[in-house]
Amino acid sequence: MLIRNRRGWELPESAATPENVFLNRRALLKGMGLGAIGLSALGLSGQAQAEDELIPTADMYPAAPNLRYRVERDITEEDVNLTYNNFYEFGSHKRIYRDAQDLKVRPWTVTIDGMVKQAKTWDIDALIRRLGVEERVYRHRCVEAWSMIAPWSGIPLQKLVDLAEPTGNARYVRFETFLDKDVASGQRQRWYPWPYVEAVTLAEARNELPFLVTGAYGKPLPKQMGAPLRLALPWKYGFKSIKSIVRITFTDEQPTSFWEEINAREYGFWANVNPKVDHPRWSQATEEVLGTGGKRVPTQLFNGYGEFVADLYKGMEDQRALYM
Ligand SMILES: Nc1nc2c(c(=O)[nH]1)N[C@H]1C(S)=C(S)[C@@H](COP(=O)(O)O)O[C@H]1N2
Ligand SMILES: [Mo]
Repeated sequence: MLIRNRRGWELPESAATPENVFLNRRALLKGMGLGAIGLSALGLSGQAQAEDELIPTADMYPAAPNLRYRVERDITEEDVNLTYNNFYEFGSHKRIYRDAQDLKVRPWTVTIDGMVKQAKTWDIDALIRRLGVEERVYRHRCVEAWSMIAPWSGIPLQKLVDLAEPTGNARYVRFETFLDKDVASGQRQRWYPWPYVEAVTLAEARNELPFLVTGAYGKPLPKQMGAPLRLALPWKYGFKSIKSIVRITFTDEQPTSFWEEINAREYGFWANVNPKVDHPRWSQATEEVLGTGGKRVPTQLFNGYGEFVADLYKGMEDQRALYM
């Protein structure tokens, strides 16, 4: 794998992207009434958030990069990433970034419970400080066949598993998003099975890749990206990367995830990326790379992370269910 050393978001934006993309983005922002003001001025970036809602761990960013996790393609421009999101709590479309600003992310607690030595509710900043953060650049592949590359800051999930000390019978780790329909208009739509739930096996959770994200682009995590704590599982379809987590539960029963509950035929438990296993309604062979003016690239098995995760699925490789 060819790896470039420079980090795209550190370059002037005109250098980091082809000129046409740069111009397209400007046109897009202008169309949205943002012009050249920039998202931070509007309070939409993690930086501005840190200023108006006190984030006691804001001093931990930018975190030291962990160079084991890099990507050979350019990082998706921050403004593109901040204005194209999936977060159904705030609407079933991509432009939820304004509405998501209503989410209060401090104070915030995360409960770790279930089959663990001792259940505990953590203040988010005490947890972040205790476990420490590093920066990793990861690919993200949405099941809808678009992708992006983000410089996340956060905590390897392994570290949280060690902290939790699961008991011998624990087999799965279940994650749950906040529930507050006064703030999240999407949660007033009662045909969805709120709260959003996701899960991985304990073996997957102990792999080195799962990352509990607390920051992006060298700053505390913006709300639309799932502040103050979201998961990144870069070899799985994006819906597994659950946002704004309030509870992490160790269990011996396989949890049913949000999308599985809605449509198990289209969205399964495993959801490992595989270009050869199509979604029932569209091909997964290629993906549109956000911020590149509609450019498509071939999708890779396990989203290119096979060297890290293929061992987890030894003997199951032929099962279609692994890729749905
Ligand atoms: N709680 C919650 N988490 C969520 C979602 C959601 O709607 N609600 N959408 C998922 C999907 S489908 C994707 S592709 C990613 C999008 O992350 P991004 O907006 O940071 O790109 O978040 C995932 N996590
Ligand atoms: Mo997604």
